Amino acid sequence: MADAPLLRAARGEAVRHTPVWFMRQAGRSLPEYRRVRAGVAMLDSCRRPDLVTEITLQPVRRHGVDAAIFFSDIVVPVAAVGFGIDIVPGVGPVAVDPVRTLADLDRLPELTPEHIEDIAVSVRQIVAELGPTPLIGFAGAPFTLASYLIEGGPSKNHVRTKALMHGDPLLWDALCARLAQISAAFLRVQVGAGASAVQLFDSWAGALSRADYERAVQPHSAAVLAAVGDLGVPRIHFGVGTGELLASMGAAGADVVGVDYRVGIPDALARLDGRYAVQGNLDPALLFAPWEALERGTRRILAEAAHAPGHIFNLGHGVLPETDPDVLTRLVDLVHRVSANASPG
Ligand code: 1CP
Repeated sequence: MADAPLLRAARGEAVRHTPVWFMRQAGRSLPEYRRVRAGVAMLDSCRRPDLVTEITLQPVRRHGVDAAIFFSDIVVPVAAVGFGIDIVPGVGPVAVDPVRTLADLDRLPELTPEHIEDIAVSVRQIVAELGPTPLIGFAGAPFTLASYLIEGGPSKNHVRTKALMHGDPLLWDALCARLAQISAAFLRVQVGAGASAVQLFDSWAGALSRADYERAVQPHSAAVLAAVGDLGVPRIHFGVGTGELLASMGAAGADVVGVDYRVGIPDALARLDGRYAVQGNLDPALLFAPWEALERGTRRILAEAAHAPGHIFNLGHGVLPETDPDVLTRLVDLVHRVSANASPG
């Protein structure tokens, strides 16, 4: 397991082929996912070890990816402590009563392992079935989670979130500190049960200026990453539209920085100054282009990342729901073949 290409690449060691997995590979595009999810609410499905195990394993079986990503959601631990939040089909996370004042934090107690015993059961079951393939655990970063809790749902401009961040720093820091505790505890349970890498999703951090990110957000994300530092698993840190933030996201305590598709790998490597392995970054829309275009884009990323301190191939954001799963399978094979011929390891 320690020799799995994903873990070797994350540590900057030579690999026999470039490891590849896809954000949102579980669920979304797979018909077998839609079948098992039929009639089960999203958050309920995340708390049923039989379903979580099956859904997590589906893309590994089908595509031969180099890692599984735990089937859950960034709001699962927030719901688990009793904060009223649900995932509404076609919408996303919706909070009934959003955070407005310090008193609202009473509804967001600290997360203990007892809140999520089923999560540990799911992880143990998955790891037992995966054999040598690593499982990536994940959590939402404080900013992205705070956005859902403050806006009450998905948001384009994060207006209320930014207003609170600038207008009520005391509440902002208290909320983010609490979310950092919750996400850290969620990650520790997953790693404790056998996950061998973690990814911190700060999907919406790209909405921030670097100055605001470094002042109001990075310390809280750093707290999450530091809280799992003693566990010895690689930490991947990812956000969308974060070209200006890459170095700051690395400096938050990551081993691997996720790069979205808007930034070329050479630019990302320059901005990261050779300090971190990188993950990414094929535009998920290219999966809808003719195969030749997809192959060209893939070969280019592999060539550009050949001298990175480590490279994990991924999309620049999640698999889009309409993606043809067969194209994903073919892409995994392409990444393996091209990188096996190119790499000395
Ligand atoms: O591969 C996987 O699908 C693994 C499981 C997974 C992960 C890693 C899910 C299942 N969600 C996530 C993370 C997640 N959830 C992120 C970070 C990753 C990213 O940027 O895509 C975010 C922002 C969320 C929040 C969320 N949950 C949204 C986005 C809404 C918005 O603000 O635009 C949505 C639509 C969900 C619901 C959800 N989560 C996962 C699934 C399969 C679904 C759809 C379920 C359904 O509607 O039935």
